[in-house]
Amino acid sequence: MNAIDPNLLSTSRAARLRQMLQSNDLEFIMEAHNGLSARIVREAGFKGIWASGLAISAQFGVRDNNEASWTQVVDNLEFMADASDLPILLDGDTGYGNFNNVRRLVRKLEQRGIAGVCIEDKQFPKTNSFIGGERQPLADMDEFCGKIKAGKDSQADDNFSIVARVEALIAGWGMDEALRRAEAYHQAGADAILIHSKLSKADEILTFAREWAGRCPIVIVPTKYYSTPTDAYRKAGISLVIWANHLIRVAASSMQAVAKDIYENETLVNVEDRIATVNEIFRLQDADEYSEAEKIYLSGGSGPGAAVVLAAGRGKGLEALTEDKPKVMLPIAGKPLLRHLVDGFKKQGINDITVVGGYQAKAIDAAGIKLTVNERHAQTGELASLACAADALQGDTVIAYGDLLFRSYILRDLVESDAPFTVVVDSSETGASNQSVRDFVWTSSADDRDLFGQKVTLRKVSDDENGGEGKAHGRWIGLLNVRGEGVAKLRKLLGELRARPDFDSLDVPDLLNALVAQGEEVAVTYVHGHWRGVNDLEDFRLAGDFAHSQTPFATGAGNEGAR
Ligand code: SPV
Ligand code: MG
Repeated sequence: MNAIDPNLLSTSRAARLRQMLQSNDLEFIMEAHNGLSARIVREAGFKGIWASGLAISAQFGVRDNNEASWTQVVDNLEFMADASDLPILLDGDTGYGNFNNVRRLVRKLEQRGIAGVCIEDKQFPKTNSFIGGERQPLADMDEFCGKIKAGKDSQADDNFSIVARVEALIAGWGMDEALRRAEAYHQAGADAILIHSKLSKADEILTFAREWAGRCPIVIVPTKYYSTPTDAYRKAGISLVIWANHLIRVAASSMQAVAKDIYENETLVNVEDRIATVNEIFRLQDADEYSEAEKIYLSGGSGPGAAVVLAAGRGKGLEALTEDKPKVMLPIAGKPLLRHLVDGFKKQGINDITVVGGYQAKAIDAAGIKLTVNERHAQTGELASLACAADALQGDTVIAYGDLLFRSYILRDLVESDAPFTVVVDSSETGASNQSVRDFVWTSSADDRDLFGQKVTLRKVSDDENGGEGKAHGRWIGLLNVRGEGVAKLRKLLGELRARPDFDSLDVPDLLNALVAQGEEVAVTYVHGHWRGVNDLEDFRLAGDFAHSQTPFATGAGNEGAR
């Protein structure tokens, strides 16, 4: 990310700021005004941050006149310190009051991990030095020395720095007064002197540095004399340069340009490629760390974290509708079939959704999902598609066909199952229904709808209605929950099946039968209707009715779905 010496990072922030002040090299710190800018400063490679009073008040939308309270500033600093591990030097204005306020400020800053504070010899409430600076009254020198002493006496960490800022040049008191005050502040215990100037040339700063002759470190803010070559500061023995307000200024000019463009053109197309992507914002917020933590702390908790949706097919019998899109992108009640499913997962808190596309995968709306593609979809069955999502099978996962609609309780009950493997089986009268799904299921016992919580396990899945012992107990609806130890077992089995020469012809029912053959208990959750698969045109029509019946306050076919 940047060239900061890792050894340096192991020392405290206060120690690092002190080191920067005392080193023989010219050092630089950069303005930041909130957590995001603090992170950006760190990524740019800077070793420290200037928490500018001007910039922090500006990002709050108030003036640099102590309009934001000092506790609001300190709260803001906490975000900055959290977002970046760099030492932060706070622009503490006049110390927000008298010596007593400085004492409390120093203690609070140390508690929040701030490395130092700069206080200026003006009167509270202050005004930015570049606004009528020569008319601003200075603080009484002795009183200001008292503030410095009080601050130094209250710090718990010896390395916490207090920088005394001399305003005499800006206020028009001349070089002698500036030097007299600097000496007094140095004697009072200041760790460095910030000598401020608003001239467009660095002359008075360089003269001050010469006269000062290294009595203690000098800090400068070359906002106005920016054209002076930086090497001049090096040669003058300056310790620290503050680039004081450039991130708030670039933020303002960028926001102005983008807001104006969007307002005037009523479109985003002109700006989209010129601004940070949403993913870049996520990166700056360290969103990935959150996802990783979620895997550790939420697994085994309230439900599965992930879903894999098999969506590679075009849809037999639906060719007329799926020339340019896969079956899962067919619109049902105003939104694609897949979106119903994805919304259903999200409703259960399952946000890590991997969709395996194949036929016309590029037409799949990838918003809020991870899309992976089975390039060989035309030659393979469902298991080859599932294998494409093998990386997603890390924690509790629901595996689903992409062409499913169901009432939300079905998924809720499924993810609440503790079993390593659970399938949802519809026990409604199969023969009487007009569902085309042909995954007939035989279980350890038929659905006894009077017996709540009966323990039932899977024996067999077959597309042949007469393929098992006696009458089938129902149909598998295309939902499988894999949980806990089941995840590793499933991955292992998938690996074994992959080695089989007929792997490309295998579907998820073959996987279920293989689990049963291995002696795994595959739990069965019975439902009685309340779902729809979409396999042909008639299904497609009925799915529309089903989805409409699920919308709020729908009337009519509310019990749709038994098949
Ligand atoms: C600030 O950044 O708020 C400063 C530096 O005090 S300056 O604006 O240059 O006075
Ligand atoms: Mg300031």
